Amino acid sequence: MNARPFRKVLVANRGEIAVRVLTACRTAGLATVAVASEADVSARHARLADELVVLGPASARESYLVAAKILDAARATGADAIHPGFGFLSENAAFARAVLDAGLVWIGPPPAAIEAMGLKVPSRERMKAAGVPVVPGSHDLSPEHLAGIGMPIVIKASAGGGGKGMRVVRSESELAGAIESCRREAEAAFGDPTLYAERYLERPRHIEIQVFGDTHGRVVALGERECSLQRRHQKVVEESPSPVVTPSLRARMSEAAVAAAKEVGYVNAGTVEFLLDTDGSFFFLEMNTRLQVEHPVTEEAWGLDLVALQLTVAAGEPLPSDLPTAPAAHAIEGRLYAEDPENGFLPQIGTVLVYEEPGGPGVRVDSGIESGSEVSVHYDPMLAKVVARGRTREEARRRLVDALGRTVVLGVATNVSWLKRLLETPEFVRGDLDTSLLSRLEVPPSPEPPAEVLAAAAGVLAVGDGRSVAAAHAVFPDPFAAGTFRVLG
Ligand code: MV4
Repeated sequence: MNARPFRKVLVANRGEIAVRVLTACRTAGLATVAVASEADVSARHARLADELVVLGPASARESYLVAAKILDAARATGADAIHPGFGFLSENAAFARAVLDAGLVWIGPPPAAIEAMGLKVPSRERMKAAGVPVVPGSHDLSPEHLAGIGMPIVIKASAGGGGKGMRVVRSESELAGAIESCRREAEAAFGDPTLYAERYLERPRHIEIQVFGDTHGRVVALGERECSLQRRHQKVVEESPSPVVTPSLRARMSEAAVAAAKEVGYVNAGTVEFLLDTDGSFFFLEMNTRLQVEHPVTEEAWGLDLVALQLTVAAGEPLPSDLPTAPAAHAIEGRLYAEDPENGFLPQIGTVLVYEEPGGPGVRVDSGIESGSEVSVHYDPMLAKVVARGRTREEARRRLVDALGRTVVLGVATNVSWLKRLLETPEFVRGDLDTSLLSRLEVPPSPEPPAEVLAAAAGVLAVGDGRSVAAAHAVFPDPFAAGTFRVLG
């Protein structure tokens, strides 16, 4: 590690996470450097920093993913620390090492900890040895070893993670074919054909524990996030606390997560993922060695600023001695994607003609866009995260439903109305969630046209500028056809 005070932070990312981190740096009184591709030179994150370095063409491969360009940008601007955000280079151990070798502060975990958790076969072994419960399984895929696990089993790639290349096997006869195709896919995707097998849990919850380590040997757990609602391994809704995690279960999962982090010498923010089975047993799945997209629900429920804590720890200071030990509120986050739920959730591109964020008590929006932003094929289609906090889960849920109804995105189709309907399903209201729910659940169809689109169309028509009228028509060609307007309060 290279933890010491720093003055100027380069944020090696774009979009909402770059905005989030740059804002935290500014609040901490630090100087800031943004980097941008040529497509992002006038993006929100690029305008937020004291200085901007343009990296290269729009393609992330030629800009945000080029380690040498990021290091050059730090040198040219005199930045003495780098925050990677999430995605891009955030879990690249070689990049973290290069940052440290350049004499800069890396606002992230030690490269050795990133490496230790990167490959799943060795990390599973190491976690098992450290007393962290892992799913019963085997790294030996011979029939004798697999027979000991029992059906169904799941075959996974050691170099995978996040569900890529998984195969569920329900009978002996499918086994050889599944192993063969999984191996081919792992080799092609990661250049590493190593596989392992686990007992397949049919309806687990995905519960992850936020951990934080400092350079003085302290590691703490800051509660769980329930992330069971995913569509094709893309998270849609997250919340903290989980509706099913009791204080005693939280204590046991926290203890396992802290043991996992300590085993690899973890420092800074990280997340330990677990599967929670229907009988209350839980198993280590993988560790994400970065700040996560869904960190705001922990911040809102626990009353913390995790990015500020990252800066503290990277500067070599100890974690505060008065961190909370239990959540003080409930928070739920909905991810707003540029995608069309009526058309197979196809990613959408185009210009966001009108964008309006909801406000109000307990409502927070993390976003990197504004009216006029381009949504392109080059980057993630997530536009914003809308987060609501309440004293109870139900209060947070109602606030989020209301906030989503006041979120206006015109010009590009989004999942905002689908998210709202998802949050109103009896399953979500009851908190009856598992990782396969979204593949079974029928989210009721949208009434045509959605009231919020009508109201927004009426509003922009009333304002009467040409761009807004075009925006209204782009989304709903004839805003008067339905006859009635409902104006949202
Ligand atoms: C599993 C599982 C059931 N049993 N492993 C998918 C993402 C990757 N991190 C691991 N995943 C799973 N591993 C065993 N032994 C079910 C999943 C899974 C899942 C996990 C978390 C969130 C959503 C999911 C959706 C489908 C499957």
